[in-house]
Amino acid sequence: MHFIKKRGWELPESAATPESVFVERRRLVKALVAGPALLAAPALIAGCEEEAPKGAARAAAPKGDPTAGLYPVTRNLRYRVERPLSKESDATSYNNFYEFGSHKSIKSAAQVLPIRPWTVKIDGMVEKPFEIGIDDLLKKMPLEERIYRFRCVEAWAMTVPWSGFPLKALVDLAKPLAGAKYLHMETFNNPKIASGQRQSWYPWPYVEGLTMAEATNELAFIATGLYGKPIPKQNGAPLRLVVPWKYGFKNIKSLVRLSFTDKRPKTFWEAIQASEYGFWANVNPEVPHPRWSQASERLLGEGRRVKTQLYNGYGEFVASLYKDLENEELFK
Ligand SMILES: Nc1nc2c(c(=O)[nH]1)N[C@H]1C(S)=C(S)[C@@H](COP(=O)(O)O)O[C@H]1N2
Ligand SMILES: [Mo]
Repeated sequence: MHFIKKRGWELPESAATPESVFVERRRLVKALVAGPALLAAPALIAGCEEEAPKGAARAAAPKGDPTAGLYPVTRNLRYRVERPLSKESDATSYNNFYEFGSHKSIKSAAQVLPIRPWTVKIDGMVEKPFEIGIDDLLKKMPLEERIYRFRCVEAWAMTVPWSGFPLKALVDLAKPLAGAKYLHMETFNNPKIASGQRQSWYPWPYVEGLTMAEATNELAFIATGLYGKPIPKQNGAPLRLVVPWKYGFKNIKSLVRLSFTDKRPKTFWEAIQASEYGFWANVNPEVPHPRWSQASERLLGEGRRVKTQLYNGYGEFVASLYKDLENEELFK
């Protein structure tokens, strides 16, 4: 992903959006009204807030999204992160979404993606294949909010509140057969609207995969919302995978198909550059990318660098998944 574009950290911090200036100023104004205690407080510590931010403090939900009324949903406080939340304007304006280009300014380009109607196909090794519309799916799934760390392989990172449901709930709905070993996931393929998909040297559609043990791990999440609203198109509307212990490229966006299989999927980035990007892609600060260190990460919108953690800080939840896999390349 780097031989064809500028790396994330080479972008100047001045690339931050004007909204971030606005949000900062608004925080200052609120602090002045509330008194000195708030002024002294640093940005919110993610996970320590008891509820989702109130409507007035949030930007308006996109017009015409039939699920706008579903959010915000209750935050699950089991998943806590001891660093400030990224600003919404940073998380929604600095994106990777190669279907719409190999740059980071995906926000406007992605608005052409039609997200209704949107159907997800469930097939492969399941009791009975089926298709389900996104709005019917949302009615069946237990929605909650989770704050997770997110770490791109390019060494930038963010901390964001996703809304959605555990991937396990969708696996249970799909009823995979006992022989299923992997979950294969696929993004839409529509070169008419997605300019990146007219570039034929990429192996479209974008595909990703997880083992069944990973897919049913409690951390694996399907995001349908972000910052208490429907998830923006540039972040992978109307549903995208979130696996916070793995590098960002595993977090496949705008899913249209989930297939259960007994064969390990060849993923999009593995097909492009297998020497740099593999199936497992677990975060490990001690295993450098062939072309750069993974020891630290730049926090989006802050410029500050912090140390990267093994499994992105989620070892207590996922390390046991890998204990018998020493012969695998778990960290690329
Ligand atoms: N379909 C699809 N999913 C994708 C990508 C992509 O190009 N296409 N990029 C991946 C990469 S490299 C990253 S870092 C994250 C970025 O997610 P964000 O833009 O919501 O931060 O999406 C991942 N999912
Ligand atoms: Mo990434």
